[in-house]
Amino acid sequence: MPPAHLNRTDAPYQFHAFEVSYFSAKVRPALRYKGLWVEERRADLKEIRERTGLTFIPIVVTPDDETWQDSTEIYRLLEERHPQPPLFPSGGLQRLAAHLIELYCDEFALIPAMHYRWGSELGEATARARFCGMVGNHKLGNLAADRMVAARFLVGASVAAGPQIEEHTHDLLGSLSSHFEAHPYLLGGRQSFADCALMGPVDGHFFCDLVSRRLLLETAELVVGWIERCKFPNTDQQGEWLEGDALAPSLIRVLDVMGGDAVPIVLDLLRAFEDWADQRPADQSEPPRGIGSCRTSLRGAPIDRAIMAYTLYSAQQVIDCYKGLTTADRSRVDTALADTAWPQLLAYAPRHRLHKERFKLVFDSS
Ligand SMILES: N[C@@H](CCC(=O)N[C@@H](CS)C(=O)NCC(=O)O)C(=O)O
Repeated sequence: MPPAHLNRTDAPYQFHAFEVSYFSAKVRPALRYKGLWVEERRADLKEIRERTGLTFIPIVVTPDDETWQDSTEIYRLLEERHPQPPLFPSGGLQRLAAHLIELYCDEFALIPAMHYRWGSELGEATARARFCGMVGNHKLGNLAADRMVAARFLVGASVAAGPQIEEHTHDLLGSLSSHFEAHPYLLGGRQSFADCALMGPVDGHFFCDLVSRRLLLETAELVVGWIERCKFPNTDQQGEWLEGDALAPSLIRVLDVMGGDAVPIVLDLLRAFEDWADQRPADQSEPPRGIGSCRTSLRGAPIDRAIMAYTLYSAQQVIDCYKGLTTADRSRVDTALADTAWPQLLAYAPRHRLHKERFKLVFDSS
């Protein structure tokens, strides 16, 4: 008989993932935290394409053979099916903060993640070796690595912005280290979807890759401790999120570092996507995945970044959460984040809206 704190199912959840994959590292801790019976399989792109029509990793196949794709959707569906232990805080301020951290991870943290994996000779050589080993074929492993090197530039991890990307990462690791001096998780004594989301870049890339793993081990031991806790979440030994829906002052500092660099870039991308959407043919209901590139900047350094429809979808969910808060909670958010850049994003009013139809993004009809 499994222990009572585990969520029982008649068959395992299948998790199609890779160890080196950013979004797999975002989903894995949520599955473990929920105490589920999970069979983790090496992603089979053919099966993923058959199930979703796409080749995004990871997917989750439920015990009753439903397919879940998109890490954000996977969190939502997991919480719906297995509400205990909770991933989503019930307090409005903590919930909104968790969504902001997820947005930072989905839209911005790809930049340092790709920089450290592919942005130096040692990083690239060791990542290529890992890809070849993973694929089990030298030629195909290198072809996959070539695609990732191209993706590095699409997400904006430009050579010119290398020093600024590293400054950002040092500030992030410094603020996280201060936070973890007093709190085991981002929102206090219990893991939440914010921790899981941050595991995407921090475990999936930084701790996985040689250059950044060394950086973590040499400069951020407390972050390494947090990775360990999120990896092995001992579901029966979790504490509670901070009382009274509070955010620790040290977390506000983390949010300040995240927002200061991410918000200007996300706003530039949103504006560029919406300008394109204003002009699109009237009968075009599905946006292409990307629509060219946009010049933006990080701490003054130029960044060219692909304009993706998904950025609007991500931002829309955060803005919806903010608008859905009670007036009292919204005003607590405004006060808590007043000295950060996040209010600029929360004030953005999208002119277009996207939803998902069978895994694809589609414009709402206006
Ligand atoms: N929005 C998706 C993104 C998934 C994603 O981009 N996964 C990467 C691997 S970490 C991938 O499959 N990339 C292939 C591609 O970009 O075509 C999610 O949150 O799950």
